[in-house]
Amino acid sequence: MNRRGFLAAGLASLGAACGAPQVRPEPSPPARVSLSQVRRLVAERVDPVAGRCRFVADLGTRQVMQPILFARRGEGFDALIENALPQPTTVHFHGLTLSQAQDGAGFDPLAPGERKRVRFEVQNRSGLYWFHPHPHGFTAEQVYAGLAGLLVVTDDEDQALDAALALAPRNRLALAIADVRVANGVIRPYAPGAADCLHGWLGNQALVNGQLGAAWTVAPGWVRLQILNACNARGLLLGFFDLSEGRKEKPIPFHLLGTDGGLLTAPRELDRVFLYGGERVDVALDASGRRALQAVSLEFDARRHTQGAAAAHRHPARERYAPLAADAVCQSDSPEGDRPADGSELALFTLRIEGRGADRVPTLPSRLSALPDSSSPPDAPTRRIRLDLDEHGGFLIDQTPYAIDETGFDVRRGAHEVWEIKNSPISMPHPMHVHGFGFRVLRRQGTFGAARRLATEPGGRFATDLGVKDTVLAWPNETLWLALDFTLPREAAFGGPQRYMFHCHNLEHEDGMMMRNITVL
Ligand SMILES: [Cu+2]
Repeated sequence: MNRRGFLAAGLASLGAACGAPQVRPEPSPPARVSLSQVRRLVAERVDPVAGRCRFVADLGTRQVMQPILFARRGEGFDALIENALPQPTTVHFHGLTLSQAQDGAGFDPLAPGERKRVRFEVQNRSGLYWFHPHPHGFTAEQVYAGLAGLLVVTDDEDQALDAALALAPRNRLALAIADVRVANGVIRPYAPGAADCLHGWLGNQALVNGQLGAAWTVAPGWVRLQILNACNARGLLLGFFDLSEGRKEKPIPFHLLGTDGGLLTAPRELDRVFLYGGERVDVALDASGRRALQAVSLEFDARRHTQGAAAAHRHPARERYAPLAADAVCQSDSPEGDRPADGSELALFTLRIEGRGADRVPTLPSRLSALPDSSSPPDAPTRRIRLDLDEHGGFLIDQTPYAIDETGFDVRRGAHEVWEIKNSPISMPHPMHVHGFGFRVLRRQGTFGAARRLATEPGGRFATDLGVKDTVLAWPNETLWLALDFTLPREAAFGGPQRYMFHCHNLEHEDGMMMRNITVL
């Protein structure tokens, strides 16, 4: 892969809108930030009125606001993580296999003004990973405030694919899609009411790499997009419309190349794909002969069956720290009418296609990676996990609200397990995330109507289930079977018991106690 070209294309300032939420036509000038260059990674607030925040990477010689980090597999990170927020925080590296001390979960948050040295090597496959705060009770507010950064990991397979696609330098983009509440062109502060705590905080506009109305210019030929759903709670059904001669009725076909933990064995042709909070997709689009493409979240039935339930728990530490935004004092619910409901169509970003390119794109490789088929050893024990909706307690895992000093269950290092996760039929979709260990989806059962039509793979699975996952959606009434492998990579030299978290990545559910600790012994 052309590393410089990719970064030049993809290094949008993730938080360009932090503090000054205006539409910007193009990303800020490119800056290369490889993971090993970072000396300090600072979380800071830039706008106390709206509460907007950003990450700053200090490279010693210069500072980069809202960096997109880039790493070769095996590359190291050795930096001070600093909390310049008025609340506790952490930096969780979502998807990476790290020790408890480096994972950045909420066990050991940094108080305001504190710093901590974090060192690790990236052992994971190439793919789009990300980093965000994980202090229990504050995660949703801080991620909404703009604290979500991308980490692109490359390796030989990844570079071979770019070469096979003959990717133009600017045609590879890494994109974080969030949704924000905008009024009069200004991003509103985080101020959830009871309904927001239950269903999740939804915005009315997409904020992509920190930009409202985001647009990029690409060349004709293949375009490769690595896309994160960084929304607090909104599910996306991602599709692309050709705008060349007015918008067509149907979204165009594209190719799914990879998921959370890297490339699939073989590409899958789709015209839409579900992407829930914390999940990533890697897709290729043929931009030849087109002038503009619009990415949208298509309308779908979001399957919320939760009317009348009580508000979720709030973490007691919330009482000790002020909100990030000066005017975030709203306790009552704002009317639903001013923002699209989950599952409504939402415009995401635009790709303008300019310049000269070949008339025909190279054939997509039929084999993308050496990823084995998903399976689990026949003697792997099955662990049953239930996602419940409790009238008083909100959303729970195994009827138990989160407690930071309790372990939900222990697993043995090196063990293989099958997790059977059953979601309640009277609940809503929950994107479930396991820290530290990628997993494979074996099978699904009980998938609802509209979603079921996209479950075209063996075992009732979606195309996205064919890759390595660290976050997987459980629809209401669905049962999933996942294959987990608690073997650590040989290079990951950390011993002793390690605590990780398993939780819903709807961030209001996560802060609302839909989380459990697991200990790897
Ligand atoms: Cu949830």
